[in-house]
Amino acid sequence: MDVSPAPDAVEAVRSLLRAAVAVPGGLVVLTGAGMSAESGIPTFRDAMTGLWSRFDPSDLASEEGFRADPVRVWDWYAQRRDGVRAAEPNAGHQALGGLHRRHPGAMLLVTQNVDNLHQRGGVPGTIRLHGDILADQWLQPCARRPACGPHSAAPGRPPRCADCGNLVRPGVVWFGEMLPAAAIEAAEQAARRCRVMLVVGTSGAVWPAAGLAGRARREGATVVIVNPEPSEIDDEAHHVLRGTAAVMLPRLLEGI
Ligand code: BJW
Repeated sequence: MDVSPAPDAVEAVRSLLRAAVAVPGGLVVLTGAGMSAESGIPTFRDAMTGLWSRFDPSDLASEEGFRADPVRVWDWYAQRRDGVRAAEPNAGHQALGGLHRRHPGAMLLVTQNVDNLHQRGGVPGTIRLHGDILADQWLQPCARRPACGPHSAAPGRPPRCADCGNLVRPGVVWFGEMLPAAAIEAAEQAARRCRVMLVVGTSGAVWPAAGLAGRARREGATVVIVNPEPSEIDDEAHHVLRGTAAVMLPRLLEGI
């Protein structure tokens, strides 16, 4: 395994990427929270610092946690939604957007991120494994017929249906919830078929997304990780480049 951002290591990965984008679906890029860190959005573990440091992630990003203290969880998401709305795609997002424009159909971008920075950075077909933090949904399916609509949510922390009392929650995938079936199936199929999987800015601690790199490797793809720190899936990689997304991706993708 090559753990170095040395020029020859970067050049070796650039050669792999150049060959991968010559083939439809040849490249899969899997991103995590580190992808958006240089846009000012804290990584998931960073987000547990400061005001929220005394809470366990599973108390904030789970249905049990939301039911136990809806105000606390709603406020945490409200603060993060403000951060996402204020953020701009960074040079790493832009580099992926440029690659998509130059090689339409060659790259499939799969993200665990709940922000919209890949789409705004120029990759509209990004597969979102963990949902969309700016979307609202009812906590439980509405049992009424006709069903209560979004208009019946009365403002609050969180908003509550004025007709049936149902709560509004963010449209993300919490711990213990199934990922959107179409999204994880498309990601797994792409991982099986690609020639190169480029994994950027994820700790590799959360499943089933963490299993995609191993899946790609077992099917014969070359796996490249970009991360300034060790991750839990470094052993799946043929190349590990220690660097940040906004620095490494433009360097890797320029001119390809
Ligand atoms: C930089 C950087 C820079 C910094 N540039 N890099 C198998 C084994 C064990 C457990 C399980 C298993 N399968 C399923 C589970 C349970 C669970 C799970 O994985 N638990 C683990 C904690 C062990 N998974 C689930 O529950 C999933 N559902 C599921 O499996 O359904 C089936 C099922 C149901 C019931 C029972 C059993 C199975 C759902 C997972 C949903 C994850 N949701 C969250 C919250 C989304 C909403 C929100 O944002 O609030 O998704 S959790 C959180 O983690 C978020 C992220 O998308 C996800 C991954 O985190 P990510 O992106 O890796 O971020 P970080 O912060 O961890 O790491 C950042 C990285 O960036 C670091 O490495 C830095 O070094 C790096 N970095 N700056 C590049 N500038």
